Amino acid sequence: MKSARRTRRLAALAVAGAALVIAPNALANHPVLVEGNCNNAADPMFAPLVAGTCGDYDGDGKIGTAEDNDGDRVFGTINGANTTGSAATRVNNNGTITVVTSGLFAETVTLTGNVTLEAAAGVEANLDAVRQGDPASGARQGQPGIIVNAPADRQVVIRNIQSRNWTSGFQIINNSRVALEGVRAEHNINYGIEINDNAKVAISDSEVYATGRRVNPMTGDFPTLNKPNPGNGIEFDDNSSGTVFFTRVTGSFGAGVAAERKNDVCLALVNLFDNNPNTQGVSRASSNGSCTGSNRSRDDD
Ligand SMILES: [Ca+2]
Ligand SMILES: [Ca+2]
Ligand SMILES: [Ca+2]
Repeated sequence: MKSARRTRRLAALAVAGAALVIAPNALANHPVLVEGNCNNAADPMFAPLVAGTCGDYDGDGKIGTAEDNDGDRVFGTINGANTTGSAATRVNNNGTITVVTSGLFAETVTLTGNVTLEAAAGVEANLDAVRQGDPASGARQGQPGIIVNAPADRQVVIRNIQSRNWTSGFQIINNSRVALEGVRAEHNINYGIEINDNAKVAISDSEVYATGRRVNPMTGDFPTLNKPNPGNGIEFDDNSSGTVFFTRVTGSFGAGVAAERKNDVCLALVNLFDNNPNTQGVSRASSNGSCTGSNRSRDDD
């Protein structure tokens, strides 16, 4: 008798526990996948295609915004996966977004939560302002690609993502804390990676090339006819701080790595070439390949 009561009580507890476990996962903090796309004007990424072709990862014939809104946890755009798709299945700026097949994503993405945005190993996920044949390419080239604007008690991770042809490939603002790993920023006009305000950013195993340099048949080329502002590969502005480790920065119109607060930025195993100059305002270059600590030095100016 006693044992039957205990069994019933345990069963009731198990049901309650299951409800507790399941409920928070219904809307957020779960992993989702993003399909690639065809990456050419003849097969626009926002139109349905034949199932199983052109990055249709789940083989349902839907890509782009059609895939965003079909109710499963596969998406056709990064914004769909993060904020604009079906509310019940998207990440809602809280979870992991993995791009699973290669493609071009002509979209500005803003991350505000505990988000990991990554491409799977071997996948080329290219956030590009320019998509051939798309008239919106011109306006996109006047805005940043990936924006991180998260409060200080969150951490954003961006891994194995390319960002090309924007004003800033990556723009990190306010109190954001970010790890950039294996990212590539190329042919962005003003900054490859722009870090502002009080942000703290660790950059590792990344490549920042050709900042301030772009062929533009509409406005004229950068930097010949249009001046980049300032065309720096990586810049830590305002009160921001960070480390740059095992990273290459080459071919910038302006500085390779610039820092407003010289003691708040540490470089270790960084290859700088053909920037103008290679570093600006950076005093901490590690000789032993290690940077530790993110706090401001007392003797900082
Ligand atoms: Ca699909
Ligand atoms: Ca879907
Ligand atoms: Ca689907």
